[in-house]
Amino acid sequence: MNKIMSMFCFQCQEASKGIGCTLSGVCGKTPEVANIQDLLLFVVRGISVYNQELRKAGNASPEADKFVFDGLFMTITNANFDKQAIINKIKAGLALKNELGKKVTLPNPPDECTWNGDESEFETKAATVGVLRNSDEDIRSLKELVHYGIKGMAAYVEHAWNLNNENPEIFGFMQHALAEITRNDITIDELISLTLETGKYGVSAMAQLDAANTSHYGNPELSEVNIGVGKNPGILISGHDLKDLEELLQQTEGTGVDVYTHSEMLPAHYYPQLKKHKHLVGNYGNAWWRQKEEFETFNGPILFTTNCIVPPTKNATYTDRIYTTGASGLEGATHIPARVNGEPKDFSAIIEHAKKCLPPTQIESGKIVGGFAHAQVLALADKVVDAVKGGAISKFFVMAGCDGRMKSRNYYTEFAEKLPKDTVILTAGCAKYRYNKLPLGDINGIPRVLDAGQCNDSYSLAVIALKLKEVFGLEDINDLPIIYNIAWYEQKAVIVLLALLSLGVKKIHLGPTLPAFLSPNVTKVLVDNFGIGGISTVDEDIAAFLA
Ligand code: SF4
Ligand code: SF3
Repeated sequence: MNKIMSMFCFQCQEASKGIGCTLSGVCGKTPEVANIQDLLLFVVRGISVYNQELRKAGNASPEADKFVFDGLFMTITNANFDKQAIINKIKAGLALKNELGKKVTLPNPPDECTWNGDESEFETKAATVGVLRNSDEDIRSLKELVHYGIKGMAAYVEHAWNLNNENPEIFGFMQHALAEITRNDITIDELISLTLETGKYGVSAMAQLDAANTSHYGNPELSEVNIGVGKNPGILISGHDLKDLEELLQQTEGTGVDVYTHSEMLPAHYYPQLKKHKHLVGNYGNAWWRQKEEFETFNGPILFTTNCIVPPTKNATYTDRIYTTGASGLEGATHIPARVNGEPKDFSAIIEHAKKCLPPTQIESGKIVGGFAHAQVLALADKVVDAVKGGAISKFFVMAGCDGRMKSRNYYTEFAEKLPKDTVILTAGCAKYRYNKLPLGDINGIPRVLDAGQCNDSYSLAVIALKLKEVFGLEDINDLPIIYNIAWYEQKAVIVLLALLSLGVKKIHLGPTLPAFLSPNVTKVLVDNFGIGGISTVDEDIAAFLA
């Protein structure tokens, strides 16, 4: 590693200068946390190598399966800034790796398996096991593309696991992929096929989470969500984990404390079994990156179930109101421990805290509409098909993905505003906050922005596209009047992208910038084989898309 660099990370869209963060993360990650996360990933890969050997013998460790998705999730952008929590995870991982290693003999074990240092060696080792351990930029690029796809998958697998839904085949693939990227002799061709396979399993992971969510909470349905506030003190819940929300709702019932969703938790309001709770009052605020102002005015405690956390500044008044749980973590915040033996998490501390707080200050009023996951859209299929056949809808624009703080993301607001009135936006993920409060109207009663849900619900958009292909009797999904103009930020968007590629979707536009981790040669492979492109100006893009 270059000596003047104290860290190197390029996993998200906000990577410094479009190259990588080297002194500290734009996200707020310190070099210490960045490097210790690299070491955690190193341990996760070592465990994967051993567990895959055990799996071949029909003896995979469930503890290792869980450790792998958990460890990966902790390293997703904006999920965990708590150095000590990551160190503790590494220690637990090394102990687990030792246990597994006793049962396996490898002819040529990778460094990931042989190193078993104690805590005094963590820092020096961490500095050698990050992204730059691979000197060839194309190998590095593809290995990280797979790594990030697997990280995104890990998040979805963990949410499904929390709802008692697990798929050993997906665990097996994830660990196979992680074991493959420990290989120094892996070729570009092998990595390209591993990338495509990652996308295929990404579809399975999203389908699995969709099944877990809908079997527990019912199918998302057309819903109006209040964006104003009530009179009681509240808890604001952020992130993606519906099980945490469910338990919080049960434990706040009748306490006089209301619950509000923030950012990616908004789609919880679309599920019948969650929206039935009257004290789930509404959605407060916008996408994750606006939390600094919104948490000040919320007045009550905030629970992070996953990413995206923005570390509060020194002057913030809400730092002591932050709670984390699951894979998320922040130094100085209170961490709510995991479930033990299937018993619910204990949210009593955050509930007691809320009771002492003022109700939220209103920052907006009105309602937003959503709930257009596959079942709801397919229930409207006749209406949609008629609107397309009759010419009332000329095109659909899939604008799923992430939001972020870069100014260039105003593109997506302007894009939504300038789209012709006979077009419909299909969205999922926090990207929607760029246009979900605009008065874009409807087409014969079909809203012009159809929100399917969280980023993982991009799966719904694929199901809808496949259904439309069938209804219109088309051979190829790319013959549909659907344009893909996707915004990305963190690694869940990477698995969504790879999943769409594996379903055969071509000509996806990715913005606001292409990933820093794609080398020029790897970008060329994606352009040549899948027609992937970036974005230009709103006017140029709209003209090109409608041509
Ligand atoms: Fe930089 Fe993104 Fe990595 Fe944070 S996650 S250090 S912003 S590249
Ligand atoms: Fe958003 Fe963090 Fe990606 Fe889940 S909440 S889409 S950025």
